[in-house]
Amino acid sequence: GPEIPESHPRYESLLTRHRIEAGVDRGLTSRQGLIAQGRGEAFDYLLGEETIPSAAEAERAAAAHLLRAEHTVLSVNGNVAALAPGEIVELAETTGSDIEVNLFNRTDGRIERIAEHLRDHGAEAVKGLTADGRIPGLDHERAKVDADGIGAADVVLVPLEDGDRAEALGAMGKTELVIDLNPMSRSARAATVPIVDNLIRAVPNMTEHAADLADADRETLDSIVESFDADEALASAEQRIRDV
Ligand code: PTJ
Repeated sequence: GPEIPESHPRYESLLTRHRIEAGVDRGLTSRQGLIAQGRGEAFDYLLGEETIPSAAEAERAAAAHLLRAEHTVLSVNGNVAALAPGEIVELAETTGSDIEVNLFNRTDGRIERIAEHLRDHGAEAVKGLTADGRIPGLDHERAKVDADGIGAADVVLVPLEDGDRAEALGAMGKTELVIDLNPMSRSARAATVPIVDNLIRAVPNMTEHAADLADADRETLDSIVESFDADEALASAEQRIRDV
């Protein structure tokens, strides 16, 4: 691993960066993933590298969505696989969600490696290779999903998603939970629940909320979902950045 002293003021951030580099070396993460990571880091720095209160609320609302829906899918791309494979498996188990590898720059080799990596971290079934479903309105490669995975889901968690695809999924009527550090991104704006937080904090936080809500009744989950305001969450994240 990298020789980063734990006392370094930006230890976590440097460790995360190294994980993305290792993901590229292992053929999990795309080279564009490095650029995405750099953009994410800049926003995280401006947000104080912590879960702001409006993001914590979004994480709780997202957990409630995952618990109350019929068919929920966690979408995994090359950055997610490098940064939080075990955490995704845990969230899937806690919420009864499927995991689907779904890539912006799709190659079968990378999908297979990511699926194997997730199985190494405890995933039982990983979808994404069947690709017998399509998201309407996107070009061929970008449109592919599993018909019995994202294709059939009512709620989808899409961390670090491209704007076009986030909008197209929304147009299909799916409830979209988006993790994205940029509150101005089209993905965050297309989301039912925009979670403006670093993936490495957001996923374990969601699992904690889901565990806490495991025995909650339908009314409690409904009221958490209904009291969440996406525009307000985006506005408070943007305000936090401007206040730096
Ligand atoms: O593995 P693939 O082929 O599916 O490709 C994945 C990437 C992420 C490369 C692809 O979807 C892409 O190019 O995404 P974008 O358009 O760069 O958007 C990524 C968004 O995620 C940006 O708004 C970043 O600020 C944000 N982001 C980056 N790292 C993190 C993040 N948000 C939360 N946590 C992070 N660690």
